[in-house]
Amino acid sequence: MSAVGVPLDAAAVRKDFPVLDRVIHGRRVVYLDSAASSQKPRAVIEALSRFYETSFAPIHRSAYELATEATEAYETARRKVRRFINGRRDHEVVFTKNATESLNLVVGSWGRANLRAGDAVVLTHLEHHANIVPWQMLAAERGVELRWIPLTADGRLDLSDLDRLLEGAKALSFSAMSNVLGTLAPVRELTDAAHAHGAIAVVDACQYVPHLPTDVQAMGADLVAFSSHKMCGPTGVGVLWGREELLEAMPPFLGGGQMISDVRLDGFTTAELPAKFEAGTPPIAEVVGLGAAVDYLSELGMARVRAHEMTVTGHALRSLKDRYGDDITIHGPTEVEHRGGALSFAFRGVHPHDISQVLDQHGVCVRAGHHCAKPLMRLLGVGATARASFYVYNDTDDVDALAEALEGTSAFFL
Ligand code: 7TS
Repeated sequence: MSAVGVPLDAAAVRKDFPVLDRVIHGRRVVYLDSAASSQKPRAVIEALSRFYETSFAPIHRSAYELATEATEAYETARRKVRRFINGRRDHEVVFTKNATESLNLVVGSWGRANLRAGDAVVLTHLEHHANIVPWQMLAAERGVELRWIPLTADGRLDLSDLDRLLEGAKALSFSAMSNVLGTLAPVRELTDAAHAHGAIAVVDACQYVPHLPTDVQAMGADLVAFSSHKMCGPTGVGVLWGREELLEAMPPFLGGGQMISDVRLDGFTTAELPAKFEAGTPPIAEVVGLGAAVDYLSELGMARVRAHEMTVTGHALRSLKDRYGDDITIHGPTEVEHRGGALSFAFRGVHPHDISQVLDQHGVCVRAGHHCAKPLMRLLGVGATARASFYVYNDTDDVDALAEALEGTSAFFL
């Protein structure tokens, strides 16, 4: 177990990630795109190949030894995920394809069963398209009203009108941390407010679970969505955690094998949780890999991960401003207590795509674009931003490499 109080040693952590040994354009890779997808530690890569080499078989269906072993490995990963987020029961953890599918499940199952014309759902101006478009699709079909929590000037949620927005609403769905601004939402305040108005609280925790200690019960959430690939795990796996009573009451989302208990010509009956929501052959090895990622992060200690990212993010906020002053605009909250390590910025009028391209020549990987948050881009008055995002393998040297490489950006384009 990790010793609490001992800071994370990012240089040691980096050695666990083979891809970070790469040299690109003659420079060591400085990977600052973990908000899009994190790199994978050797422990996860090896868990995947070990599973394929020793234990792979289709799960849940067969009585032979290999299938039993594979099923156990898959279900063990479910238990690990449940413990990692402090869920109450293993079957409250549903595996999907990604967070996008988890949110579509929420809307397609809970939304379809519960929302009628004239009902309202509350979202925020910070949302990723994955927590906007599925609701818009249902809203257009059913005549559901979507309401939006606005932002303050520094990119935090403006809750001054929250009670009015929640009046008569059936659901509040919000991201616990913005993938663009890094803004941390006051999760418990929001879930309590939703419940006070008789609405359910859905949390998009895609950017939260990988970076902060997560306790879904303490959050007071009803449904929580996140992705494996942003938390050191493989692609192809998402998670939807839900309160048992709620998941029990929700109809299935996708139909097919595994999710039924019986099928006749005139209809079907559904399987118990969590199979009800896991139609078809799941990403078996990838789920096992997610279990290894959870072990890896637990070993680092999520409180230490958060403390480390606050240090790195704080250094970035200070050093970029000190060096570039008014030439750089960093969007979003200015204090690390209110934000995570996703840092969007504008620099000397250089187009974000050009910034990203020049930084790449220095081995620095940042993302440029709308980050699947076009309504937020409109609010910021930009079409795109450059975004650096930090994780366990980044340190202040990486921030300094970013700052140095930015100098090259302006030399190139001005
Ligand atoms: N919600 C948030 C807050 C996200 O940041 C993302 C992905 C999603 C939902 C969707 O997750 P997925 O695993 O289904 O793709 N965010 C990003 C990003 O910032 N850049 O690329 C993907």
